[in-house]
Amino acid sequence: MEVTSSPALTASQGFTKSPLSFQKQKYIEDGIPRSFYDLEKPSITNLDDIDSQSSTSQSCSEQDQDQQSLSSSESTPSSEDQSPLSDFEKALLHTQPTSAPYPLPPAPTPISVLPLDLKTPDSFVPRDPALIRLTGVHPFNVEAPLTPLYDQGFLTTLNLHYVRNHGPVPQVHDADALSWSFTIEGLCSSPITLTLSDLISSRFEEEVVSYPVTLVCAGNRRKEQNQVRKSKGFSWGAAGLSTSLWTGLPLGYLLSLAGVDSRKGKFVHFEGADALPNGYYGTSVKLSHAMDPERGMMISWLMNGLPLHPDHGKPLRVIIPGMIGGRSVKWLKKIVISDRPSENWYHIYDNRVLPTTISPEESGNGTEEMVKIWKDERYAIYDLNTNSAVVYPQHEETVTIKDGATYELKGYAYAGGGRRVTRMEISLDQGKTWLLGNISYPEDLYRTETESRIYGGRLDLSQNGRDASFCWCFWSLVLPVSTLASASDIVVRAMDEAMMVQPRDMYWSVLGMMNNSWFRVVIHHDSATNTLRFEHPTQPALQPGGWMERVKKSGGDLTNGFWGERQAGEAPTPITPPPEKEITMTNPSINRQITLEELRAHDSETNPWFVLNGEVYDGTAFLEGHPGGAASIINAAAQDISDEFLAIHSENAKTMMPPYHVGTLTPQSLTLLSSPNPPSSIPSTPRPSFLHPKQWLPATLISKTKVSSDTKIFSFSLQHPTQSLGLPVGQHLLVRLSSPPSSHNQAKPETIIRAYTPISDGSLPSGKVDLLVKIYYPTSGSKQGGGKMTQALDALPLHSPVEFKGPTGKFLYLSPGLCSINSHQRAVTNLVMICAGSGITPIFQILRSILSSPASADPTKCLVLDGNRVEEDILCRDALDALADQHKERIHLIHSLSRPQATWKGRKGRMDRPFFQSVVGGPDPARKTLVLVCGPDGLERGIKEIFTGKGGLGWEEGDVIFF
Ligand SMILES: Nc1nc2c(c(=O)[nH]1)N[C@H]1C(S)=C(S)[C@@H](COP(=O)(O)O)O[C@H]1N2
Ligand SMILES: [Mo]
Repeated sequence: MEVTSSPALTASQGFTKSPLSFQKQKYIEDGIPRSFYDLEKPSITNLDDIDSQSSTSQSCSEQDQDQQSLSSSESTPSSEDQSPLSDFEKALLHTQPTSAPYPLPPAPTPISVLPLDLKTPDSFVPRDPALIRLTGVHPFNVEAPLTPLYDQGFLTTLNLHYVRNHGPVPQVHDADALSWSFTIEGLCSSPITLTLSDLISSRFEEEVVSYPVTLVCAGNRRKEQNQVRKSKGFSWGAAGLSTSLWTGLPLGYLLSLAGVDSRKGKFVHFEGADALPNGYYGTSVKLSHAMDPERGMMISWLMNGLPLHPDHGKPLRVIIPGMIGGRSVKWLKKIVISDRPSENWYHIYDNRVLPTTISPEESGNGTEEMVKIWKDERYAIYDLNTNSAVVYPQHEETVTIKDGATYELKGYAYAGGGRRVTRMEISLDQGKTWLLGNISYPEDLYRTETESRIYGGRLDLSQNGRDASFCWCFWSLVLPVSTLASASDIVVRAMDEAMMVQPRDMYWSVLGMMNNSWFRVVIHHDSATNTLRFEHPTQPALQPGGWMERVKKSGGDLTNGFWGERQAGEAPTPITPPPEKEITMTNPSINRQITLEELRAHDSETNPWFVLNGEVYDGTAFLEGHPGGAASIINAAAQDISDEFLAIHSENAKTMMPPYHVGTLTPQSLTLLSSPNPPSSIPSTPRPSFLHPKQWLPATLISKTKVSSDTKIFSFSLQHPTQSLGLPVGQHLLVRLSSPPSSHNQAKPETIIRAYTPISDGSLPSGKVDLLVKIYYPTSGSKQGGGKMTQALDALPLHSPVEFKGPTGKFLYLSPGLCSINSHQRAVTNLVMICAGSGITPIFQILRSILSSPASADPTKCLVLDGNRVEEDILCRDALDALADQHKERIHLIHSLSRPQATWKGRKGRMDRPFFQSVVGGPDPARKTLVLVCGPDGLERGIKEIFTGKGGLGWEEGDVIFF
C-alpha cells in the first residue's frame, strides 16, 4: 500500500531533540533533568510534528513558545529542577535517536501530581490535567479530548495516553523497580522467576524488540451504547485508544525459555499486582497466539523510550497487539501456562460481549445459568473489531459555506488481530451511496528499516517474522463545502483485509463493549449565517452534547434504524423522557447552611440528624422501620456516616434520601467533623464488653480455619481475654477493613464495611469473636458485591487489625418468649426461621440462645428451613444437626437442596410456594409466631411475595422480619 501523508506527521518530521535529551553519559555527568514525571518545568519539547494541522488546532504561537523554551533550557540549564537519574532510569534509558525515517515519539510535557489525586490512593502519580476523567476522581479512567489526541499524530505522548485502571495504582519506587520480578509457571518444564534486571541484561540483549502498538479499550465509544440503553460500563467517548512505541522481549521467547509444554498448554494467564476488590487483575490469551510472532505479544518496560509511567504498569507490563487493551496486563507479577482459560474474576466478568438479549438486571442475577453464560469463552473478547471515527469536522465545529471552498474530513480507523484496514468509506446520504476515503498507514514507515535498533530493541517489523498491522491508521477525504451543505449527516465505515465492514446498526450488549457501528456526524445548516455546524454522536463521560442525547430528549427512538430521526410522514412520537439513573441524594430546592453547633444539637434520639457527603439529613423518619433498627439511626446522630452509608446501602436507598435533606454543612464545620477522633477517645481501660455503637474499635485476626472449600471461620481477639463481645441476640455488628493488602502494593486502601452475625456466643467473656464467612466471587450487580469483603478478609494476613462497631439491627431476642422489633416488644411462642447460604448465621445465633435454656424456661418452638444448592454448601451443618437431634421437641429442621447429589436423602428442590404452603401455612391467629428470614435478595423477595403478597399465605407484613 502506498503511504500517503499522515495527518499530523510524516516520516521526515522525526524530531531532532529528544524529550529529555537522552544521552546516558551526559545525564550522569551533567545531571540534566531526569524523569518525565518529576519535572516541574518543561525542559525540551518538540513540536515539529504538529505543523500540518488544520486551522482549528493549536496555533503557531504555542509552537513558538515551546521552541523558545527549548533553546533557553538548552543554554541555561537550571539545577534545582534537575535531579540525577536513578539507577533504575540509568539502566533502562537508551540514547534517543535524533532522526529516523519513521515517526519518533513526540516529547511529553512535564506533569506533576494533581491536587485532586492527593486524597486518593494514587496520590503519588503525576498526571496531565487535560485528560477527561470518566469515573469521577478515582479510580483513574481517562481519555484525551479527541482532537488533541489526533493532532498529536501517530504516536501518543504519555500526557494524552488513555488510562484504564480498575483500582489503585501499585506504587513501585525506583529503588525497587529493577528487582521487580515475575514468574513463569504452570505447564512448562523449567518454571522461572525473572527480574527486570534479568530482562535488560546482556543475556537477552539480542532478543529485545521495539515497535508501535495501538492499545484500545474494549469500551471505546461506549457512551453511544449507553445512550441507546444504559450498559454496565462507564461512558468512553471515541478517544479510548492510544499508540506508543513499546520496547520489550517477545512473550513467546520467554515462554520457550521456561520450556513451555505446547501440547498440554492451551492458554497463557497473566496476573498484575493491583489488589482489587475481587483479587488481582488477571486474564488470559491463547498459547498459540502467544507463540505466534505475527501476534507480536511482548513483555515491555519502555513506552516511547521511557520507563513505564505508574498508570501504564511501572515497571513491567504485557503488550498484546491487535487485541483489546484489557488483555495487556499492567504491573505484571505472574504468567501461568494452563490447559484452560483464566478463572480470574476480571477475566470472567469484564471484557465480554454477552448476547444482546441479556439485560443488565438479568446479567447480575447470580443464578447458575447466568454464571455459565459469563464463563462461556465464546463471549470473551480477544481481537479488536474493525472501527473508525470522525475527528474533523469536530463536535460543534462551524464552517462557512463559500463557493469553491473545500473541507478535509479526517479521522482514524483500526482493525483487530493484526489485520489491516483496507478500505474507508464515507456516505453523505445515510448509506445509499459511498465515497472512498484515503488511508495513510504511518506504521508502514517502520517496515522499511532493516538494521535499525531503537531504545535497545530491534525495530524492523517485517524482519521480525511478521507483517501484521497493530496500529491505528488515518483516513481523509477532501470535499467541496457545498457538497456537505447539501447533506444532513456524514456516516463513515472502515473495512479490514478480511472484508469485515463496520455495521450500520449497533450491537448493544450488557457491558457496552466493542461498539463499532457507523460513526455518524450530523450536519446543521444555519441559513442566517450561512454556516454548517457539525454534531458528533456523544461527548465523553457525563459531558452533555451530541445528537444521540438530543434525539433521545426529543422523544426519538435511537433504535428505529434511522438514528432516531423521524421519517417523512411518520407521526411524531410522544415524548417520554427515559428515567435517568444518576442518583441524586440531595433536594435541589434546599439551600440552607448548617453549622457544626446546629448539627450537634441534633445528637438525640428524638430528632437525629446525620451527614452524608457534606449534606445534612434528618433521620427521624427512619427511626421506625429502618432495616438496621432505630439504633443504627441514633448511632449515626450528628456524625458523618458517608463511608458506611455508601458501603452498605443500595441504589434504592439512595433514591429515598432527597425528602430528608435539610441542608449543607458549612465547609469549616465539615472539616471539623471529619478530622479524626483524638486517640484519647478510644477507651484506654478495656471495658467488660467490646462493642461500642459509635466507635470503630480494633480487634486482631488470630486465625482462619477452613470449614469447607469456600468457607472459613475468621477468629479475632478482642482487647483482653475476658472481654465479651457485647452483642445482644438477634443483632449484628459492622466490620470495617481495607482492600487486600499486598507486598507489592503500597497504595492506600479502600474501605469496605459489611454487617455480620458472629457464630461465637456474643455474651461469653471469651475475649474473641468468630465470623463464619463464605468467600465468594459475586457476579457483577449481585447483592452488595458481597465478594468484596469476603475477598478482602480472605487476603488479610494473620495479626492484622480489623475494626468492629455495633450492635446494629432491628430485631432482638430479649428473653425467653420475648422479642423486640424496631423497639416494639412482641411475645412469641413459635419462630419460623428461613435462611439460605450464609443467612444461617443470625438464625443460628438465635437458635443457640433459645436452646441454651431448658425447655421449661424457654419453650419457644423453632421451624428451621435452610435452603442450599448442594450438601457441601450447608453451613454450620454439624452444629445445626446436633441441636436438632438434642432438642427434637423444640426444633424442626428441614434442609432443602436445589441440586442434590443422588445420595441425598433429605428434601429436594427449591424452597417454593407449595413447600411453604405445606410446612408453614397461614399466619398464627394469636399472632405469636414470627417469620425470620435471612438470605440472598432473591430469596427475601420470594418470601415477601409468598407470605405477605396478594394471593399469598396471608401473613401480616409486621410478622415477617428480614435480617
Ligand atoms: N493490572 C492491570 N492491568 C490492566 C488493567 C488493570 O486495571 N489492571 N486494565 C486493563 C484494561 S481494561 C485496559 S483497556 C488496559 C489499559 O492500558 P493503559 O491504562 O496503559 O492505557 O490495561 C489493561 N491492563
Ligand atoms: Mo479496557
